[in-house]
Amino acid sequence: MINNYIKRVASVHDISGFGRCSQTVIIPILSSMGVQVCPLITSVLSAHTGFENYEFVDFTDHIESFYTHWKKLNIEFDAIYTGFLGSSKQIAIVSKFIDLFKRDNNFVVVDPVFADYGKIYSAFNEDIVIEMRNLIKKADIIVPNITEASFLLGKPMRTSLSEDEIKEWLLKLSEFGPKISIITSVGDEKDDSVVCNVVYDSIKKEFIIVKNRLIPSNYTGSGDTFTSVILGDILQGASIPIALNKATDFIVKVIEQTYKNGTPNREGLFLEAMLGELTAKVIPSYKFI
Ligand code: PXL
Repeated sequence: MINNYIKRVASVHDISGFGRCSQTVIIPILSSMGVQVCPLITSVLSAHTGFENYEFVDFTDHIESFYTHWKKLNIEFDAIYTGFLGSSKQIAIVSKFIDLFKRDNNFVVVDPVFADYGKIYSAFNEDIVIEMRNLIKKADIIVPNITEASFLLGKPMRTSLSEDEIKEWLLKLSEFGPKISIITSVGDEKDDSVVCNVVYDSIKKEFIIVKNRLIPSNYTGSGDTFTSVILGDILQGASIPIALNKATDFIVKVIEQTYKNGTPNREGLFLEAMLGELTAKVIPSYKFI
């Protein structure tokens, strides 16, 4: 059952009540871009893990029965998008979900959310690295930041890379299997005023780099925002270079606006004012027959 008029995404992430990230970022962004989001909730948090003493309800034991219901309803997805996954058991269950819903005409985006700024998030231990290495084998597109990429590749932590090193890291990531490997927040060895998002398309054998001005801030949910816009653009038919360019332009604009407003980093990006920039310009009324 796939409605041709609108693209549909299974969004496999937690929901955190405070501190814009995961589902509370993904749903408004993709909806604004004209994409239907079906959230498959992995855990429920009072606020994301950057807040002290957050309440955490693990949804692991419900995930399978939730997607079994979807299967019974014959629901199909144009894309499956996974992010923060709270436990090993959960990763195994999500892996089964991918096997069950992957088709020839859809694709899987895995954002291996487990680390940033050189450190693994407090919710995880080192095992997450091995588990994520397995999960990214099932992905068509992966979007680690530079910290996650270095853990996945077993490389010493770096904040910036030369262009040759960027290519080497991307090629190594593509050996896990994804067609498109993206590394975000890569510093430029020659210019510390910029930060880069870089891509390797292993089908076209193309490397792409987009540089933007570095703003000294680290808003939670920036990765979720960036990946959601890339996904929305691809589903709207954009090529990978255009999707990368548009997502980078958008995130820079939002970060600048959020910085101006003085929003604390852990409260996330000031998206509410900026969603209009993403609004789908075409109301789809065509159908593939
Ligand atoms: O944006 C990544 C993310 C998602 N979900 C939870 C998080 C984080 C990052 O801190 O804590 C619960």
